[in-house]
Amino acid sequence: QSSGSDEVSKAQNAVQSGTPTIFSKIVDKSIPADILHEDEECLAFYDVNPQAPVHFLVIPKCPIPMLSSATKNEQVLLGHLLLVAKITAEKLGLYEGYRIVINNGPDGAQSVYHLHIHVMGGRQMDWPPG
Ligand code: IU
Repeated sequence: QSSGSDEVSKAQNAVQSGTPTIFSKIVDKSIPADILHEDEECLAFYDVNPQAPVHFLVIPKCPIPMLSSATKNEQVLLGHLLLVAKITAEKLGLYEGYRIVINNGPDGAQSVYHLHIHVMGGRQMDWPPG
């Protein structure tokens, strides 16, 4: 597990252009991921740098860069992503709870500009986050 500050410096240097990110390559299967759920609209897969015993991401297949870019047109999709997050958390046995996070933009420490929901569980989470 890398430290939080590594993640923050990665996020501060992240490119925010509208070009496809590595997550588009996970969607089109040109690079592998440990996939937990797939349907027409979204994909859930384990985070490669887990910050908790269970840490997975839920992403839309269409490359919405960040939550700030979402509009009313994405309302149903956003709800779907959250439901997939909770169904996948249940499948993985996170009955004692879990943490859902969306990092948005530089201050939110977003490093990959393809919207994703983090789901972390399997340990007691702290509050406030760093
Ligand atoms: P962030 O919210 O943009 O900071 O999170 C990006 C996450 O994507 C981060 O937790 C990475 O470990 C994770 N990730 C991944 O799972 N697979 C990849 O190929 C890349 C990043 I690049």
